[in-house]
Amino acid sequence: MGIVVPTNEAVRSLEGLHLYHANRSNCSARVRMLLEEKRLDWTGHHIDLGRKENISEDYFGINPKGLVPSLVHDGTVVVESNDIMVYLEEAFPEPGFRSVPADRQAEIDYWLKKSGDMHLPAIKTFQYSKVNSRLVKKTEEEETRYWKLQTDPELLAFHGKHSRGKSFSDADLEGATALLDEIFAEMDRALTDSAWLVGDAYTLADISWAPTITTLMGGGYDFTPYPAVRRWYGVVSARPQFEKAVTEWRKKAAYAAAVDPTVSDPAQTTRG
Ligand SMILES: N[C@@H](CCC(=O)N[C@@H](CS)C(=O)NCC(=O)O)C(=O)O
Repeated sequence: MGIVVPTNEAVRSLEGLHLYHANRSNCSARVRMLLEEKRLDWTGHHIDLGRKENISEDYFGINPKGLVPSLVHDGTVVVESNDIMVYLEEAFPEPGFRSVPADRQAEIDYWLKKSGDMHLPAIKTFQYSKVNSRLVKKTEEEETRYWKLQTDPELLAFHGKHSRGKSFSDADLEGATALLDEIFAEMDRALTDSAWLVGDAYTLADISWAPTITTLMGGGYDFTPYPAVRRWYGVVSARPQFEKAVTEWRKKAAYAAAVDPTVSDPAQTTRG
């Protein structure tokens, strides 16, 4: 989707970089990671998905699908995590994360598109089948609010599968797992003789995919058959930027849930 016109007028007057994001969300994590890698200052607005803070008229007025993340840059709203990454790369080119020869640029776009296309049918379906349906169960009031605000047919179909006592079927989980197996076999081949997904450089492609691995590991996806993916993930996840953008937020989420499941993470933070 990229740039959207918000119906929530308030965000148009925001100055600087503002990220609406959620602690454990891998889509939010890839954007936090790029912000860290580029050493940009940003103001965070944490959206607690467990408390359904995304299901509000105010938030749908920023992100028309009610999803995190959303970026607001001097009043311009950008949605879809991979589009946000491309936007940031163009708006703040240094340091750059497309440093591969011209004839390999399309490969970065390929991995970004895959990451976007795989999210709902593979990653999100796998996670909801395994853990998320339990974590983000909606009350009847929240269901009513969601069905009033959401207009996207794919998301209505997806969330309909686990609403009001329903759950994802074995076939849903098998379908998602098959898609994941296919993409990680392809990724393993790409990484077998290469340190990075594209060429000799750490790029947007690596940043987009690494937090997804963290999420899927949490859901119990088996990465044993993909040694090159595991080696590459070990390198990316050792970066301090990954620690700050991914690991620390997951720790905060685990801590908040352990101490008091009704307490949310801080609503406002700067630089994660
Ligand atoms: N394609 C979107 C997917 C965003 C997405 O599904 N975000 C999840 C968290 S990772 C979310 O907002 N879930 C809440 C919901 O589905 O209502 C992107 O890349 O930004």
